[in-house]
Amino acid sequence: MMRDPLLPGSVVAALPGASLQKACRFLVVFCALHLSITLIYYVSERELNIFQYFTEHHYSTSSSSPLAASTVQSTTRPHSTTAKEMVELLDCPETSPLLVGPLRIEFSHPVDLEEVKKNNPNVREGGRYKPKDCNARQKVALIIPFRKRDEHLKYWLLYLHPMLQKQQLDYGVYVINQDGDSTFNRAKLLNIGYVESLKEYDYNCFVFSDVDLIPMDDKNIYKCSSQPRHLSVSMDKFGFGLPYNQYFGGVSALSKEQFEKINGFPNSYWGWGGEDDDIYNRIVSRGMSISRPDAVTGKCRMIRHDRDAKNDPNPQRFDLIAHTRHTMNSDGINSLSYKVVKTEKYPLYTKITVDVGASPR
Ligand code: UDH
Ligand code: NGS
Repeated sequence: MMRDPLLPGSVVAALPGASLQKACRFLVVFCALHLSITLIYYVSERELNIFQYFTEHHYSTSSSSPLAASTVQSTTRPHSTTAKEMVELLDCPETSPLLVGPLRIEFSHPVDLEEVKKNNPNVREGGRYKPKDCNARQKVALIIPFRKRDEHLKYWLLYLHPMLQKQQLDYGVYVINQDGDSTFNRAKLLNIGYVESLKEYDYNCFVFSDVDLIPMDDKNIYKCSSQPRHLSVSMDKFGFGLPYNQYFGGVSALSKEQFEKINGFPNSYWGWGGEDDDIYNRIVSRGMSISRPDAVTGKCRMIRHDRDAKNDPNPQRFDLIAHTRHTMNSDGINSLSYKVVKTEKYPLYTKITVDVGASPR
């Protein structure tokens, strides 16, 4: 009998030649079958995992391909996924793909708000909007201090709604209307806007905008940064520059944390001037700095107008801004008192009329 070097001697000795061949063939076929079944399982598992990996991880963190993102959003995921999970949205890209850059801004034609509403069909009552195809990165309350500037407000709504949508923000527009004829108090109205908007939605960013300032470039994003942000940095009335380095007037954006850190804005500036310098002092004294877009992106137009009644320059403003560091602890969001007179929901904005009291002078 021949000895097979591959089989144990005892087995070889016990089997005749033909049976041995049969047994070997059977063994080979069995092994091949086992191997192929294992391989099929392995490959199909891998494909499923790769598919899941791409749908769940890759596209959701990718910020540069909005087209890919929206395609994946409409793709049905593996059958184990629940219906609720299927409508879960991915984060909007870091930079919106809808931005176009410079905008044509002019104030020569009258504005029809019905028309503006028609052109912004996705804006919901009260001036609320959020993107349908992705999760906005910030929830932004736009707060406008207001009294008797209806014509300016129309231009603001005309130009800002399309821009804010292109910026893919989850936003709401709040016009804080000072009731009565007492001296105007811009900063107090802004504080009220902060408190009132938070009662309605979980906003985490607050853009405070004068009603007569319109950005000229949609890349000037109306959202918050790691530092308080000044957005109206290049106004036409100042020859497209800053009037002075510390200027923080016009349009600014503060996150909830930044706003709380400075105890909000002062309530004690009645009449024109100084309240924006006080806000600047608050920011710096709490160890923060001002972030700004560049002078081209930050270009904006102001609607020309005369000085308003009951908003004369405040003679106390220089004295007040000299003491911000001391007063800011007790004058701000922690000392704010007012009464809401009425809240009106319009198709393009929420108007909150408030009684702010009167100047002690
Ligand atoms: N505001 C009103 N109504 C008023 C006063 C102010 O809505 O009666 C609001 C409005 O949003 C305005 C903002 O507060 O944009 C700031 O007002 P402001 O008067 O402090 O600043 P503005 O730059 O005017 O609008 C400064 C005086 C302009 C004098 C022009 C003389 N040619
Ligand atoms: C400063 C004011 C600021 C004001 C800025 C621009 O002098 O409140 O001018 O005013 N500060 C003081 O008066 C202390 S503007 O030209 O826009 O009317 O924002």
